[in-house]
Amino acid sequence: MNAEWWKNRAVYQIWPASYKDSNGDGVGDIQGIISTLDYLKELGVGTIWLSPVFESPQDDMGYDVSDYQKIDKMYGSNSDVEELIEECHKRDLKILLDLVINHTSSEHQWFKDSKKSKSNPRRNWYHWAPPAYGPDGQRCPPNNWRSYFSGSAWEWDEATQEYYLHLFAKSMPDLNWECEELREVIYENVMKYWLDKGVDGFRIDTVTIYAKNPDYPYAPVTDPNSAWQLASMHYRNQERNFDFVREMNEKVLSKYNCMTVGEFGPTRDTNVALRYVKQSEKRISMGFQFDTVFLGFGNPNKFEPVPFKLSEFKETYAKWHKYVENNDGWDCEFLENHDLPRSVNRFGSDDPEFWEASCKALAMLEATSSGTLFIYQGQEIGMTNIPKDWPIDEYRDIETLNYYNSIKEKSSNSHISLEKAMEGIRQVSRDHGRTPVQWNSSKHAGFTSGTPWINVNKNYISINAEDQSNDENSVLSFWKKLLHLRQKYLLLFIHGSFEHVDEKNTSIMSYIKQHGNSKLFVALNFTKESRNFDTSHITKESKLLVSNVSSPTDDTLLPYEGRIYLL
Ligand SMILES: [Ca+2]
Repeated sequence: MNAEWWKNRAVYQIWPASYKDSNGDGVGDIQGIISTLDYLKELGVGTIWLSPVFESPQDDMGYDVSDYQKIDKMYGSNSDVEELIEECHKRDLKILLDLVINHTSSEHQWFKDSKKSKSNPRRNWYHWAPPAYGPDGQRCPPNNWRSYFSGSAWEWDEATQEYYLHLFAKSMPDLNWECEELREVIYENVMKYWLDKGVDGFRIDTVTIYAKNPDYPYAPVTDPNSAWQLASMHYRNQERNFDFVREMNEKVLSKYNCMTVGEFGPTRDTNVALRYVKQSEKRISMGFQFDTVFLGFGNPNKFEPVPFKLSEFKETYAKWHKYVENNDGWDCEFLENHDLPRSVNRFGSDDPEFWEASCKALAMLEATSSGTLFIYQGQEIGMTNIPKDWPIDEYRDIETLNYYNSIKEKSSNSHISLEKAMEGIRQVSRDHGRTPVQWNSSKHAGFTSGTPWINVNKNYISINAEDQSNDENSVLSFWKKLLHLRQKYLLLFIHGSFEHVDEKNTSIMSYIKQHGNSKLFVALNFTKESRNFDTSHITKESKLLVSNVSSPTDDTLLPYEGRIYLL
């Protein structure tokens, strides 16, 4: 077994704006995080990851960086982050920052220079190309690539008479990774800068799309109704991308005892993923896959969700854990992040009758998952989606609001169409994961003494960290117990191989984790009814390690009952 620290420590993701506000301006901040480190330590996580905190115009919540060496003032100062690093390390907590290096903000000095003239030394730090011309001689973008934020991926610059590439918003120009000088600056002035300040690694944004086909070929037409086409075949997982990520490892990561988790995006081929996460490939430590957490999202429009079956969940779960068995790769597990609705709403039930049991069952699944476990803020207390009666005015997420407004426009304000849009928003909006963390039962859930930038979920009176800390049967106490067991039996929980039991069962997910001759058996009822389950692996010698009901009975699992046996 390889004993790198990052394999065994659970990671807690903090989305700073909604985590804890220290100065009453209604926005979470670094000092707020520092004030909760003892809470996180007691929970049993070993690493924290901060979503973007660098200086940014906040067009895309910090994923548009204008200065990589400066903390955005809405979160505090550089010295606050230095203090946070020190306070983490005092408690043996590691800390990761978010590294967004596919693009910068158009407000970054690099881009401002690049834009000045064709001969500026930083011109080729970004992708610039001359126009193409249509049949009537009209000027058009260099190709038909579509931006993820709709429209062409190219923006015209009048001053220098060329287009620049932006796969995301036009205020987020893509960096040109072919430029060696730029890569060196990213390694030295961004990555090493923070690693030398004591940061223990990075979550690496969009790690599969740095290399673009330098010929910028046209994409095949898959959407005949649009001039702009999905062009990922020309920029996702290009051979050059593997070169870049290896170089990043060689020149930076390999020189530090750090961890990296890359965002794979829609990379669905495990053989491609392995090229990033096998240790012998010398690239990154692990990567986030999205097959599992995107289940039920509408395609191509995520706001038109579709029902999904437990069998699909079981299949993708197994696929993305088994792919690193019998090789030197490493995987990770998560059910929530800042872009997703709450897991209890999606995979359990927020119905008061089932909320607690289903939160605990999902915690059992997470705690027994191989690889590095990621927990998202509020997940440990079973925070739920935004209440169904909140109107659109309560939502803040740009993606959600754009969608609502587009339906409003298209349907000429039709009540039926807008209600249908709200149905989707109530299920999949990113804001469900962005309401403030519910710390206690005081005003605004103890998140802020001011006015929160997004409202607190009104169920904070019954769901909050303080009350749960004082209740040994709470969801929070259950998570603590599980994370303790995860460390105690780490070879099985974290490093064990995975095998479904009774795979075809459409109500129950049960499986064996194995390491050497030791085995763990887990059974989880994902329904609101009592169900019989396959008990063939349980013997007299088996020991029930943990269960989420008071008195488990033989071969029947109550609604959302879960059990973990040591065989
Ligand atoms: Ca604040």
